[in-house]
Amino acid sequence: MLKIWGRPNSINVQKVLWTADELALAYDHVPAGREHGQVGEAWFAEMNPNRLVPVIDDDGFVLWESNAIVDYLARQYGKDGFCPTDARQQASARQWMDWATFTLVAAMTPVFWGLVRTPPGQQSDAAAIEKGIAACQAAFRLLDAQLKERAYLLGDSFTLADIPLGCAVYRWHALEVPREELPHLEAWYARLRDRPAYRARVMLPLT
Ligand SMILES: N[C@@H](CCC(=O)N[C@@H](CS)C(=O)NCC(=O)O)C(=O)O
Repeated sequence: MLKIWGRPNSINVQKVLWTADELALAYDHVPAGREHGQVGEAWFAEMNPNRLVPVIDDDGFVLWESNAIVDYLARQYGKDGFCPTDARQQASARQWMDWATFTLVAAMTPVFWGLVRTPPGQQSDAAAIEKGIAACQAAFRLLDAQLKERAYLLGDSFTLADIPLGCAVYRWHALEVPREELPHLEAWYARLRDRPAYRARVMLPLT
């Protein structure tokens, strides 16, 4: 049986839980990390020496790094075009998943930590928040342009490429930040909100 470790409020864990639900997989979910602990245990470090979540164990196959896990679940269990088989489409999916991590979420992290995770009484870094918001706005403009002629990142259908960016777009809308009008991005975000697994796994209060 597939086992997934990770706290539900982590954007990286959300990618994995959303994917597993989209694929209608049976799995055992174990909240881990931050207040749930476990990542400090020796047995956890044996699975993931980085002591980070998410981690999966699929009948003895252990894997960490959220995008790699989404990729694995899509290839192993995906159907109906969720995981493209064409090499170019696969590479394009990889491109958007990497861009989500290294450009968009990297820009959003100081904003999220400044506005949501700064402990009460501690001063947040206003300059870092402002810089992060500007970088996010530029990234979302780019994403809006990509979505101008497509319903989803790779074309007419929902694929694994939509997963990491879908998690990021919810977070952006849940943050109290100035957002530009980006009609293609909004239309895609509305399509994602029609998906029960997205609402259940991703659209959670930010904590
Ligand atoms: N590149 C890794 C990053 C993993 C990561 O930073 N996980 C965070 C949660 S988003 C974590 O485990 N933080 C420590 C904790 O929750 O205890 C991935 O995509 O899986």
